[in-house]
Amino acid sequence: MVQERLAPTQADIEGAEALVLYRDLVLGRTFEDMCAQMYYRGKMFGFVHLYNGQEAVSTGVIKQLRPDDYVTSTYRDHVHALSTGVSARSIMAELFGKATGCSKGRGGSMHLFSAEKNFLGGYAFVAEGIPVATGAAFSGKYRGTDQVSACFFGDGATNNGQFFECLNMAALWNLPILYVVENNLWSIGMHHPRASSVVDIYRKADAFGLPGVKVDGMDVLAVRAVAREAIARARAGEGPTLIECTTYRFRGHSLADPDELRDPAEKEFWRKQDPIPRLAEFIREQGFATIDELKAIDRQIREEVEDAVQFAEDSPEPPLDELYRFQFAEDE
Ligand SMILES: Cc1ncc(C[n+]2csc(CCOP(=O)(O)OP(=O)(O)O)c2C)c(N)n1
Repeated sequence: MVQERLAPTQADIEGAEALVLYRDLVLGRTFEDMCAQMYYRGKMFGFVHLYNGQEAVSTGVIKQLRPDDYVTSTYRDHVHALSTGVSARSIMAELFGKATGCSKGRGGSMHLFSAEKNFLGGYAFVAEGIPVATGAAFSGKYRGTDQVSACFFGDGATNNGQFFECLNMAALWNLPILYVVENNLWSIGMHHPRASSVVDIYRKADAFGLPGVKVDGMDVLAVRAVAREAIARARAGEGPTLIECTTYRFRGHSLADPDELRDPAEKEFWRKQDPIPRLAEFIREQGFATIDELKAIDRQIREEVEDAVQFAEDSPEPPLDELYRFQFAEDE
């Protein structure tokens, strides 16, 4: 049942779709670089975890979903939210703690949410999104829809009990869900092989009798190919898939992490696999776009992200007399 898929079987993609993927990758990267600038200027509060380097996973999976499918994330959630179509404006405003933010300024970086886009959240606790996505998959099946859930989490989360309980349930009930592991080799400063008794995460699928696939998570076309198959299976009622995407984060664990633990040679190795130039090269080779056309997309996205910052700056704080609104705690 388990298999390694390190190269796309074939690049069966039209130019227009390849450009959608390129745009999404660049949006994720540009947004995160801007977040770093704004964080160090004191515009954001609390922990902020950036996704640089891992963009091909979010883009490769989410761009294959339907708008009514569900997505859950972790605390590293900005780019998943962007890929589902949550606007850069409403995410940046959320990070600035403004009332126009996608969680009304109450959540911040780790708690993005959009009911409109079926983006069921960033979660601060490791593995916390796994039961939520499993519940969403159950809900779709129970209501008789063919909606699919995609659940993103790190390698560290696969050693957490919720991972085992939920994969067992999803296999047992044949739920329409993709469990997408972003294996970036590190859980803060813990190297994955030191923390997991089974290093190949996709092999953990065998314990539940469900398909497990390992894919090059720095290659958006390879991720896309694997995601398409898993989504088609889920939609056809054939159940869950565990997808291990090998990837790397180009920055520290959070913006508070000086990133001094990881070997510079390791960082350099992964930098060379950057998914954005890889897709750009493919697009040029296929004649889908020229370098100048790709640069024009880069500029448009830069403007979109700058506009998001301006929007966040200009937006009001949540009013003080609404401090307790949108909270579930009962009044005394
Ligand atoms: C239940 C729980 N335990 C511990 C933490 C502290 N913590 C925050 S991030 C993290 C590492 C998780 O690593 P991984 O799942 O690989 O995701 P990555 O950060 O690499 O994306 C830990 C242990 C937490 N947030 N939640």
